[in-house]
Amino acid sequence: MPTENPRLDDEAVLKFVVRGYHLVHPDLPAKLNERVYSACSALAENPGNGIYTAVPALREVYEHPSVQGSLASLLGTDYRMNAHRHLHTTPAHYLHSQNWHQDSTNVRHHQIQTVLAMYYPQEVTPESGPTVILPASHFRNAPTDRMASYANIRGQLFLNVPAGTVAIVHYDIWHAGTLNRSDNPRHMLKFLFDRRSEPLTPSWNHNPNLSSDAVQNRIMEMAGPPIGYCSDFYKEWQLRRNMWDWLCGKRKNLAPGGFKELLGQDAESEQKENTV
Ligand SMILES: O=C(O)CCC(=O)C(=O)O
Ligand SMILES: [Fe+2]
Repeated sequence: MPTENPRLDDEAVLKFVVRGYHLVHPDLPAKLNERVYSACSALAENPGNGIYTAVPALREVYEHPSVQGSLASLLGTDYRMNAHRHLHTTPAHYLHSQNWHQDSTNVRHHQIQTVLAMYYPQEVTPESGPTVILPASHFRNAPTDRMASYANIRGQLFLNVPAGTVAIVHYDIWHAGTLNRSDNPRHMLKFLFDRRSEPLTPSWNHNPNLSSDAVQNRIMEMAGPPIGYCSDFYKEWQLRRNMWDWLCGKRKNLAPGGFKELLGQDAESEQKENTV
């Protein structure tokens, strides 16, 4: 991986910590998106993980400096592409949306270990099957069968994006494919990228003079579905802060469910109160 790639700044990384997504608009060579779109449309069958070799032009997307710079900022400079890759096609006039879901099995964590990088080789409009995401849902674990009964959620964001957009989202973000009313298939290339090492220092363009208050203001942003304060928020602020501190190299990793560690002091004093 070339080391010269534009890194995210503090603001962009903090936004990712809070909202769980970052949109990249790489200046890809003219016609590249069209080439990828045509190649995907011409496939006789979905090659699964083989999509990267079946459509070699994808290299130009995932090796673009602004894509690499964003991935390095979020995952460390030694990140790697996961073997799982997939072409998601929503055929023309396919009138079914997916259920809200988090990908893979229901074991979540509170760091940035894996991201999805979803590349759209064509413009996506409300008619042509945008992916819908729920910003700030990546800290919230939800059983898939329960999520099947969720429909429109306050704060949901349809990724209506120009051709060539790469949406980098936290692996645990709630999302779904939506119906395609248009006359053309909608293609989306979903690639996974993994962190390989614990952060020791910020891997983005970090301002060492950024004040702790400025960070905390961002951390306490009201983002996502709730419109009022509830106790979840207090936990979530800690999780966000922990994620930020960890990215800065200041904290150890938390195991799945390890947020109890963060809240340990509260739990201890509560217990004491209960035993008096
Ligand atoms: O097609 C999309 O927009 C999303 C697909 C997806 O999330 C999935 O199949 O897991
Ligand atoms: Fe998915």
